[in-house]
Amino acid sequence: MKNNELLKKALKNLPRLNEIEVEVTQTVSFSLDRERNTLKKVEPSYKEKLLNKGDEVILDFGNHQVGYLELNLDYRGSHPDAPVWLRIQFAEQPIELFENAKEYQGWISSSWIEEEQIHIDLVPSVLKLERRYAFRYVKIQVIDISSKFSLLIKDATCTAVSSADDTCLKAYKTTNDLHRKMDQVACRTLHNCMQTVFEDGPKRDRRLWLGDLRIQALTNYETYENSEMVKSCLYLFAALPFGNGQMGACLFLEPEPEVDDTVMFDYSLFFVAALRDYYKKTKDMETLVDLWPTALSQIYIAEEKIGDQGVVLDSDAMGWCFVDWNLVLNKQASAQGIFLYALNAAIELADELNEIEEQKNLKKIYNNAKSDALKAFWDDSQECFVSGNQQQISMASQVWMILGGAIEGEEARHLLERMENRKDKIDMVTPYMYHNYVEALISLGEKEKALTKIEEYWGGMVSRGADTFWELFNPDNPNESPYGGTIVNSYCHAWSCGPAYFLRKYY
Ligand code: RAM
Repeated sequence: MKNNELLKKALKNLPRLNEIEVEVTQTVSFSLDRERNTLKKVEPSYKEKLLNKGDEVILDFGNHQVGYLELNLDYRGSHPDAPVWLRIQFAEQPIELFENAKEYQGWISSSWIEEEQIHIDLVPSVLKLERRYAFRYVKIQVIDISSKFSLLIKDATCTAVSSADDTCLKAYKTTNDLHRKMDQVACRTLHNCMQTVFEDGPKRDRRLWLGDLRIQALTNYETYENSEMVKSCLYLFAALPFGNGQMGACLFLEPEPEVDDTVMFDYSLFFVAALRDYYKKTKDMETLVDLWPTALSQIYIAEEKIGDQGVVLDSDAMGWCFVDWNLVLNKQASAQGIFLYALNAAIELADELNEIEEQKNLKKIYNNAKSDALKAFWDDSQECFVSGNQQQISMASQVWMILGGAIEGEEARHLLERMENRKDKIDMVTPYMYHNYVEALISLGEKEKALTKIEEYWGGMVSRGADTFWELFNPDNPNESPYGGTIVNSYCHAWSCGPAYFLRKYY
């Protein structure tokens, strides 16, 4: 069900991409230890290396890039008498160069793995790869070549693309080196995910997701301040709902704008929160008026999921509600918390719009959903919220109940404190869920604790060599992946750009 008027408004303001030529900074090699730590060694320049069968070079582009690779190829020896056969691997993190694409058996398509095999019939020539890649390192391996000549890479460049303009990046002043570094890495993450839309990750899935958009938008307001781009993305979602009016969880822009067939209870509701954040930042009443009906219908569609007990019905379907990339996490209590959170956003917006009757009704829904949440999910003996039939205890349930306002103040602070020490809880595995945890701490006035968490968690990625923040990070499990293999994990994932938002806004 396309709304062409909204779509027109969405497409009108989509940003243009800026291009920057990036050179190789050094030629390197890596070794690996048992803990999956990689050690980098600087090698002589690739421009001096004659490449024969089995040889390889690894080019380092100095920082994470999103763009197009161009290789200027030449030869030494006899006139080329056979094609050159190359394997080209792109890596956001060095660890990807040690993973074997053939061994990956996961459920998400292996076609995301950034690896090509190419035959080059004519040398000298310029090889331009058509695909856009996300990488810092490029490994070029000669699978085969005639023994009568050697290949020489005279030059390698990347045309990097992004709609974020670093000359517009607001300055961030700090005397703390770790904070400066985390901010830089976070801004780079956002920068490289800012393409025609806010992509979730430029390696994978390269598209606009609602849950990711909420966090990207917040960080963008404190950094690149491209509110027009947020606006376009909000209009895109509003223009492309399902038949019943519900938002899809993500959408595609090409060949034609189209919503994906994935729906998530929480992601639909984040439309309301993202619109509230956008309005708070811009005071753009025209957009609010345009998008309010869509936002409001997300609340009423979510309400249909409420069962007899007054709480969101649980489901076994994978991804019915996202919350975190943890396949054993029960989402029921979190879903209720997110419903409350979105209701609060809707109540705020109704206030701005002077929708008095609507606001009254939303408040009524909120109060019922809150008291039913306490009845259904609070466990007195465990002194925390539990979720689902199995009464599962997770960090996510507590965080979302706090963000939804089901529990407040001192009580909520103690709850989080108790949870931290509980070893048997289901913990968080993504910077996305961590972001919400930090937000909960800040909302409770625990600014110092929140800062320590940011330093430990995102700082943990920095100390492991992150140029951009990752989709998944579990300090206790370097092999964390919901996909069945880390080779398809994304290491530049926008939902992890929160440090730039938190540090700039609150510290
Ligand atoms: C991941 C995507 C995106 C997220 C969804 C739910 O696969 O990359 O970041 O929003 O899952």
